[in-house]
Amino acid sequence: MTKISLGLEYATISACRISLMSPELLDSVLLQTDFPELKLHASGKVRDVYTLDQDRLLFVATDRISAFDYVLATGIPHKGRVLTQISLFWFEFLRDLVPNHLLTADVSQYLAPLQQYAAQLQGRSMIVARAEMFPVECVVRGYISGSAWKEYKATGTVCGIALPKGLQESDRLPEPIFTPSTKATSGHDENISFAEMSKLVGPELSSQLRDLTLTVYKKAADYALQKGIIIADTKFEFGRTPRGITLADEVLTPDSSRFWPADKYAPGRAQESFDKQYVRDYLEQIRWNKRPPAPALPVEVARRTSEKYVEAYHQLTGLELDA
Ligand code: Q0Z
Repeated sequence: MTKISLGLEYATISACRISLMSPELLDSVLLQTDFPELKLHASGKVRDVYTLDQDRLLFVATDRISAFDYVLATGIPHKGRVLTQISLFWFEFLRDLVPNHLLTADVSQYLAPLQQYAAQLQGRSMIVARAEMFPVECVVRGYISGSAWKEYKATGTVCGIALPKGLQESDRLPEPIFTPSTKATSGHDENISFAEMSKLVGPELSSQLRDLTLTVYKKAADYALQKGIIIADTKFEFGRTPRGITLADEVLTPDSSRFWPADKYAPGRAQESFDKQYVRDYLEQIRWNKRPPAPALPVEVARRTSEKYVEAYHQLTGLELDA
């Protein structure tokens, strides 16, 4: 279930305007998409997908941010563009390993009816091939954290995989492990064993997805580590297209992965989040009860968080985000 706290967006935006954020920056923050001539295909916490035709979808990354499972009332400048550009970077980086769903992210090539929204769409959207999505999340973990750490502490296993004894929280695993989950209809995804995945989608496809997931993760995580970012774990979604088994959705972004700054890595405790640490610290500091409505963020927290996303993009790719 997607939990969105509604009603504060414009209050937040006007509060920002009279305080610290420049009007130009504010105007660039996109909290909601609205393309009346298109049919909404799916809406996530921070992204919206529209149907273009039988074979194509329009993906739009907004500047919404979620923390502790809720979408906050404040947008993060540039976040949607950063996440889109990170996915585009990885699609190119991984193209020899796996076909992906990208058709184009060049707005000038979009259909005529979308041109009126060109400014909104630029940099934060892509047109993708519609895939027959497999009903599993392909999760891979190189480090033990989150739900896997909880499961390991309780049982010594993660998704049915036995792990060495004596691991500490956030430890690097001897080898990355494939820990699939099902897309729960409400609440959190549920971790499943490889055998359970095989029952859902078949043993052959399960093996293919596991091997692809591990190969893709290893190549990307090796690269990111050289750039000072640990990708502790990540979630891929695959589907079938005319190109075969296709990497879909967003790829190896801070929203679909745990990004940790390598220079601050220290096992034995939870790690700082590369991107959301200021947000989490603020929400803990104000002692939000983690029930709706989700609060707004002070402009300074939004601004510093924005800088972290832009920094992650630069650190990974060596590129500057367009102004
Ligand atoms: C991905 C999702 C999002 C909400 C549908 N290439 C594809 N073909 C068909 N379906 C999808 C894709 Cl990527 C697809 N999702 C997940 C994404 C917002 C849900 F941006 N839903």
